[in-house]
Amino acid sequence: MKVLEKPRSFYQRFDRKPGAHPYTTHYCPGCGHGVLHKLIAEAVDELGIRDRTIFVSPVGCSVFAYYYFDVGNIQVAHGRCPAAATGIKRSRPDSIVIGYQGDGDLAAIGGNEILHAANRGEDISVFFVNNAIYGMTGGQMAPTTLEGMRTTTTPRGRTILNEGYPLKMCELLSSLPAPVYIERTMMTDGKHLMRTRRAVMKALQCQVEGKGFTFVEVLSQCPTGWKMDPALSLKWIEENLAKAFPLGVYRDEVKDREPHKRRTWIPSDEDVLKELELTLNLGAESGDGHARLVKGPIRFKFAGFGGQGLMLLGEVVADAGMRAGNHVTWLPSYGPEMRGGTANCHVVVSNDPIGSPVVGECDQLLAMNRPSLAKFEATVAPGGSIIYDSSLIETPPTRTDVKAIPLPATEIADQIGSTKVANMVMLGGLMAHLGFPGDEETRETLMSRVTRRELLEKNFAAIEAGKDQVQRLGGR
Ligand SMILES: Cc1ncc(C[n+]2csc(CCOP(=O)(O)OP(=O)(O)O)c2C)c(N)n1
Ligand code: SF4
Repeated sequence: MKVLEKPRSFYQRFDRKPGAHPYTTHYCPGCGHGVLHKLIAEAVDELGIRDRTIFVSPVGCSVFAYYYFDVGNIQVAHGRCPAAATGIKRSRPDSIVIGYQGDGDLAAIGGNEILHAANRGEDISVFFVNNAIYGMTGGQMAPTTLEGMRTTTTPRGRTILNEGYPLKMCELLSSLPAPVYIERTMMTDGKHLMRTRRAVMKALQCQVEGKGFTFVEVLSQCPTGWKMDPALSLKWIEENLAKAFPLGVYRDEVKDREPHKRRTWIPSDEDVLKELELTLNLGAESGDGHARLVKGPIRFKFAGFGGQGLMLLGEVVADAGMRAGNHVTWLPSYGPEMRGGTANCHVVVSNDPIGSPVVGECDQLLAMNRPSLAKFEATVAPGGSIIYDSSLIETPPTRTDVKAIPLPATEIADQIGSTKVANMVMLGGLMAHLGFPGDEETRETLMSRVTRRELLEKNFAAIEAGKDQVQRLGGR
């Protein structure tokens, strides 16, 4: 005897929000989503895969599917289901990943995602709810809206000339070689419900066997968006939607395909540590010019106008800090102008992992024009320091609780023969003042970035000149 009961893959109570009925869904009366949910839940039960099923909810009316399915759940950004599902499946190859998407989600904003996931033959099952409209947002035109159909964005009816042809996703995806199984069904009566049930089962079974990408499009009723009563919407599907989107199997190579396993590499903790040691050069001894781990985090701001090389200056400090075995971040911020706008970057160098790359209060400010000093002077922590280009900034900082170091960087750079290397003079000043970054790492960094020998030499000369100046004169 078969007992008809709520599928075990549904929660017994739908505790969505205080005041909401715990045994009903949020869907409108007559909506197709709930029906398809039930068919999917039954198939998950029948295949015994509840413990390893991960359901990816979209943005759309079915966004709350996670309140109903008692499986692993994740809700993703609009249209991004195939990308998220790809990541989940590849990192957890034994899971059964269900993508569930509406026509706006799958065929409009997510059009490229589904195409590429299908083309890669990802081992996921996608259920595509085609109700020819954006239900959740109030009935706008979807890529699958029929010609002549009135929606809130096509009040006089969709025209081919203005909005193009309705997109036929089964036909489109079946032009790709990778998918294993593609079928379009509807749920208008018992016979078609059974067909849809079989299609859902088949898609999931195929994933259990590891055979590749499966896609089931279900023509689904949206009485609210269509402004019809539920009975009429079933009729409308039969008479209109199913004519424009013919039902049937578009691809079935389930029997012919061999189960495949992707090459996956999930790093162990040891692998990760080994990798980090390699790239961060952890454990190297100091004294040889390497591994100058800073004590605490040092927060830098490098500021000036576009074209002064502030970004490069920050990058060199971050890169050299990384070569010494520290954690580092570098965060640029520029105005929209190509030349002459404001430019600054935030750099953090730390012995410990860094929580955020954004520097509010900084320990070291390198300012290369007046507006930058005016803007950032107040953000320097008490006890911190400001190195400023005194060739361009006549008025020194006013703070008395920070060390102010004037450095005529632009003048020195001009003497070396290139105004452009003023940023490196500033770097030299920083190295002399702070003892960081180290000589060796800075040399390595610059050699990896500057290929022209002549320019490289000017950079080194600028650094030495900046150091010399700060060592001789210091600051207050
Ligand atoms: C990035 C982004 N753009 C737009 C929206 C607004 N939005 C929410 S649902 C939706 C369309 C839903 O339609 P469909 O995918 O057909 O699902 P249905 O609601 O009909 O089930 C849109 C455009 C959003 N949430 N996020
Ligand atoms: S608007 Fe349409 S798709 Fe959304 S819940 Fe209502 S009937 Fe279903």
